[in-house]
Amino acid sequence: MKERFEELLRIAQGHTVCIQPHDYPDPDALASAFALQELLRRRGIEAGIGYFGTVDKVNIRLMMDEFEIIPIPADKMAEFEEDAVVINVDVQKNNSNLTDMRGEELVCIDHHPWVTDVKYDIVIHELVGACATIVTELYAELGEEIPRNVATALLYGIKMDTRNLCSGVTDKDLAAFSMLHRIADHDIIRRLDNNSLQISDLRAYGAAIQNIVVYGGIGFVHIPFDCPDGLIASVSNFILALDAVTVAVVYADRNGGMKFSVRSEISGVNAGHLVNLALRGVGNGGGHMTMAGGLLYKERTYELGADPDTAIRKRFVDALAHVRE
Ligand SMILES: [Mn+2]
Repeated sequence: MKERFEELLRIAQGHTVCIQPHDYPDPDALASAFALQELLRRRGIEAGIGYFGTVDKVNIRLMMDEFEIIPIPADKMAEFEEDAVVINVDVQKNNSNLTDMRGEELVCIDHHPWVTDVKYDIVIHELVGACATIVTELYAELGEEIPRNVATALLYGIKMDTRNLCSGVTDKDLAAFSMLHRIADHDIIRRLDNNSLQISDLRAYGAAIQNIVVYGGIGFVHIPFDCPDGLIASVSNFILALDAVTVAVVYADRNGGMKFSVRSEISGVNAGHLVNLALRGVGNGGGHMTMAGGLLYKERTYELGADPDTAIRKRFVDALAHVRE
């Protein structure tokens, strides 16, 4: 990991450098980008953080304020030179939640199952619960002390991506967590934990309460308007808490298509495989064992026929029968 980081410093030298997390970044993506930015700064490289999609969730806005994360404005991103170095964080190129930006994607730091066929020059990849764990390990391997604000952000990233160390967590996440726990500002963590919802989010929860249907253990919710990825994910976690629901499939309208968030609490059912199979031919999807996401393409919605909700349910029920191990 250390050698790959030194290599990163070499190729970044003399270029504009942009750390690009996935679109609509979540706490893990943002914390990882922020921590990496600080690490690069210490080695003399000034990198910006640039992403697509808005930051609408209140806890993410709080993170931005608390850690003074100032993203590169969209018009500046459009002006990047072609030889700018882009570092993808918490995402791989060609994924549906990564908008292509100017510059060359030469580096990827990610914890999702490796699916891209894009050849990066440098890959720092581990199948762990949070990307923040990988960045924490990077600090440790380089012998860099982790500043308090960085530790706080990373700790929150791990908490959120592992649902408080309950989901998809590995020994490495636990080791990183315990290291960060000693440094982090727990008042800030509490504030972030206690402010994850805003009044307008309740509309999406309201849709869930009103629209939920359960078929064979799968809870389906169609949110009939667009909302941020993070909010769709929260609603997905929310219905997974129901005892009748072992797999949650929540989807919201987006630009004529639909954005999916899928959760599985069945050990034999991989959420990433499930959404990938269910949306085959009409969109794409993937992710982890317990959490995944997907997109149904606008130009494919016609294939769902006159009753898209029924068609979607059928696709997932059929896919579930196939992926069950
Ligand atoms: Mn992540």
